[in-house]
Amino acid sequence: MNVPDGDAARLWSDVEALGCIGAGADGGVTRLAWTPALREASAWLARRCESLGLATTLDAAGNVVAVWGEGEAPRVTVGSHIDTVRCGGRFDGALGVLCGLEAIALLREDGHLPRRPIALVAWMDEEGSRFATPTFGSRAFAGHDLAELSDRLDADGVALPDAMAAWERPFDALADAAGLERTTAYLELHVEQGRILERADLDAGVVTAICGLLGLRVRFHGRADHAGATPMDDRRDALLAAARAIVAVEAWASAGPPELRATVGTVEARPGSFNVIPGEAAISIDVRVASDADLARAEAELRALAAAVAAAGGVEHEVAVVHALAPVPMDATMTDLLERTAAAAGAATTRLPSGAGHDAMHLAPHVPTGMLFVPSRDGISHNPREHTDPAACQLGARVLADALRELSAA
Ligand code: HGY
Ligand code: MN
Ligand code: MN
Repeated sequence: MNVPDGDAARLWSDVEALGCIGAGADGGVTRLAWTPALREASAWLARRCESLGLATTLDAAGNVVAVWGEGEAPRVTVGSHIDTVRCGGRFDGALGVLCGLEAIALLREDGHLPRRPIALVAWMDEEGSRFATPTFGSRAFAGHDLAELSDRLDADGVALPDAMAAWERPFDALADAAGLERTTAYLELHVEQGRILERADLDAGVVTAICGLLGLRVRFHGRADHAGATPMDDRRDALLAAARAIVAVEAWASAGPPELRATVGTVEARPGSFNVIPGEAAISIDVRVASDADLARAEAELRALAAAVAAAGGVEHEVAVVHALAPVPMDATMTDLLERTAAAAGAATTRLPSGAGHDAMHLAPHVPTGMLFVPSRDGISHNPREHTDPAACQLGARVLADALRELSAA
């Protein structure tokens, strides 16, 4: 039995209201971890959840957790994230949280009485855009030891524990956010952030697996010198080595299998003066792979690539692994459930892997986990032009509602 269509205007009003929080003159949305903009968004979400009668808290890792139903039975959990990249869109993460909220509203209107509690979660810092700590909140929830992150600094030199303290969340209390033992299943709706659904004119996608992620930071150490007095054949230019590495990384990934993707998203150069040959430079490398073997191979091949570029440029270098997350398959029963409820709602679907990382990757190894994609217009994401049509958003919420109904009735 499907929930009624519901009032798409309510969900869309939420998308627009949340999208205003952290909106900048650049047209994008910026809600970085532990910032006032994200705190405002978390408070807005808490008020919306409380208006539905959900018991809402901010846990020790900054996750917003809203629970429908009493008792200690393990919860059916649905969620995503409301933090964003810098100058991001209004749908990445946020739509998953708001569709979860709409799904709960639809079930309550339909008179559903869950036999086990349903929890809606907005995970803290999925993007990792401020401290290079992606999926921070869901990792804490999954019981990961995050102590190594205590020395992370943002671009302004603010330490992660100090940023957390501004939210009254002591870094040392992160373990209190562990919650797997009270979780029986997890669902996450997310915008596809690619072009597969739109090009195939499909309403939704059922995710089969989430790609593996490898994050590297490569630093090159050359010699700062006078830009005018130093001959071209007598330089140790760290930024030139970094530039050569960027070109080499692109060629390496382009020559690999289609699901291999590599991106240099940040470049640093010091001292950063017009007339000084850069003595120091650093690049980040974001790598996506389909298998564990590919993850190990990518690290080995990129280490060799960095060494060759450094040697050719006469500079020293070092490679640090910022994060390495293995690919994660989704649970077959959850994939079947989403496919079945989508079909019942009249949605045309396909199964597809996720090239993007998601919080679901930390729940999936422990509890049955499923993900549902809705189409992204032109496949655009991490960009102010990110968009998903209202009807597609509402259809996604209805599919979530029917899946939550079934999972919370058992
Ligand atoms: O980078 C990702 O895959 C996700 O958007 N955090
Ligand atoms: Mn994202
Ligand atoms: Mn996301």
